[in-house]
Amino acid sequence: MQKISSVNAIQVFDSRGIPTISCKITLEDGISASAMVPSGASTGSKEAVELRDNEITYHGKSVIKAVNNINNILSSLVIGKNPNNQKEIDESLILFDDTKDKSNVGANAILAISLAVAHVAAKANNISLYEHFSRVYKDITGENVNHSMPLPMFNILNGGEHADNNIDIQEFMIIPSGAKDFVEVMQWATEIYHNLKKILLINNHSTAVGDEGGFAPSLESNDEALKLIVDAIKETELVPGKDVNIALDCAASEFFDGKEYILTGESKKLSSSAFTDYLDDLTKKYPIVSIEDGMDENDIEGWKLLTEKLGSTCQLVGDDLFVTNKKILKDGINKEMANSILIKFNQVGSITETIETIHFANQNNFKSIISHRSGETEDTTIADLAVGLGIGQIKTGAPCRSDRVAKYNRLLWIEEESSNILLK
Ligand code: 2PG
Ligand code: MG
Repeated sequence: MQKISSVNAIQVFDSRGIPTISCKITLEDGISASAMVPSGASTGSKEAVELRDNEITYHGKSVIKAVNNINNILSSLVIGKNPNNQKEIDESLILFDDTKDKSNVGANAILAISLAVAHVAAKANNISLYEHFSRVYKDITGENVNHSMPLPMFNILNGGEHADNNIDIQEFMIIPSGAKDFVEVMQWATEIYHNLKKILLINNHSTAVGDEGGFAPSLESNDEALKLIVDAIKETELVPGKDVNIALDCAASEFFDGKEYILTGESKKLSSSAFTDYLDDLTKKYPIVSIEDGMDENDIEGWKLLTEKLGSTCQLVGDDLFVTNKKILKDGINKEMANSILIKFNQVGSITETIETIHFANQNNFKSIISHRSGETEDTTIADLAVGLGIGQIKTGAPCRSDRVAKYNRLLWIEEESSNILLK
């Protein structure tokens, strides 16, 4: 294998017009590949640190320090290395940073290199990125994985931190569970999306979209949002609860005041137990099969309560709760919180640690869901990660806006080129 001969990073922009990093890695024979880093808005407090410059320009958000860290410091750790050795490369970067949260050189700097290494290795091996991810998983864990197409959760109605409306729950997602293949998944999702737009227009609601491409109308309640979605599913001549299910991301840390869950949109203040009942009622009324961050990341008693009440019937996903961190996940499993984990590369800051967390989740019968961030780029790495590790689920926004659709389009190509890779 040709060795890495150069590492170059520049500042580029994400889907919100905020600076992020693009990193390009070149091998001795001239083969090169690049990758970009995403960024969240409703972030967990224990996420690895995204290094930003805090200067007057770009409202403090530029990433020139992190870019310089790649070009002037970290590149020397990577040049001369074999790009197939993902773990060795990631570990050298983590060791150099020498902090728990990657705040020294920046998790965004480390991740940019980590992702670009995987891309260039796949290219040099002349295999798809998803096949390469299977190999990396085997290298890191010693175990084989089967490829499969993931079933998406499409975020078609946006609230919370991702929209300027009055809806408190951040994401209302549809899951085309009954679709036979990914082509049908996309047909159903886009048809429902456009029927939802029609229904919103008929009811004089705004059809402007939020950060993840879902509509962001102001509505009376979370209940009304769910009702409109069910109407859109029926309008598409699909059966709610059979063909299409619903998932929520409450992102509850964003409306917990330390004591109560404050639903401003519907003037309610609920204790952990009352909010559990509130969510339980929604699952009884609507075909909700998955709830992410149903409680605040520090509300341990609330999480235990929610898991006790809904854990046997509903997928309960920890996002801000676990921040893709194996140690934090381990602690959560011991405390019987949630039953699944959301996986975001940039919460932990490297491919190796992400894979170790997924492996640990697998070993403990926790389901994983591969996820985008609300600030995205045209980078489609997560689509390949989901297929390569046979994860089974992905959430990457609405079937609208190129930063979201790029991932779905990549999955369509994978299905087209590999007829033996089926929906899980
Ligand atoms: C989430 C994500 C992605 P953000 O909460 O799950 O949908 O949002 O990237 O803003 O954390
Ligand atoms: Mg979330």
